[in-house]
Amino acid sequence: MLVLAKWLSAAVIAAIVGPSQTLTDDVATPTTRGGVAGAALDFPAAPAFPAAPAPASLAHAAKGSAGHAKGAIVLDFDDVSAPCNFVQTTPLRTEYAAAGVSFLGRKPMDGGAILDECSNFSVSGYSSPNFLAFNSAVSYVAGGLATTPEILRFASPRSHVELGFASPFAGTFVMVAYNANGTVIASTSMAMSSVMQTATVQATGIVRVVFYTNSSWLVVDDLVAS
Ligand SMILES: [Ca+2]
Repeated sequence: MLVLAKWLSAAVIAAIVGPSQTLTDDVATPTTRGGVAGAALDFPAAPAFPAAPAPASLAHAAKGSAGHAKGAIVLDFDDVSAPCNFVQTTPLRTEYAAAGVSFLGRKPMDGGAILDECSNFSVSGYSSPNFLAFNSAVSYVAGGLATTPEILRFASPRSHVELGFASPFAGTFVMVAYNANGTVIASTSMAMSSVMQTATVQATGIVRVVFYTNSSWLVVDDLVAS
């Protein structure tokens, strides 16, 4: 966690997901969000990922329960008709704002997109047919990469956020929760698997969650935030 903490230094966190920034500002001003001129606001060079916990400690390996708390945000991404390929779509942004959560990438055009399982990510355990997909080597037609980190902003504070994640490739999945002051209040780090696992962060006052991976492919699905 020391490496993670160093990477996600307070200054970097504030610059990327600071509470003073608005969603519009983040998307509209690339020079303040990791462009060449704004290198100081970018993530530092990718560090070695923290060691993943041993499988025996993966307390959240089972999928979330079906019974959700009143007022919970529950997204399975299966309510839309999604394409098979990133070139046919754009990164997820405010499509679920009415449900209480918006999505951002590190850079204005970066981030995951909802794809149909015909995208052939070779993972299992998601809710069919769609999921939020990432491939760090793929560019969107309009620019930007289908890569993490992915930022989730909640319209009202949450105390429990969980989501399923998987990749056919080895790697580590990291999820970090922040309060309205931009302070890290919970985090989790888990080894990747091709079978969906559930990552959970719990703390009072979660307004922002960032997840990222060093695996080139990532599938995320079944978000619950209560
Ligand atoms: Ca789904």
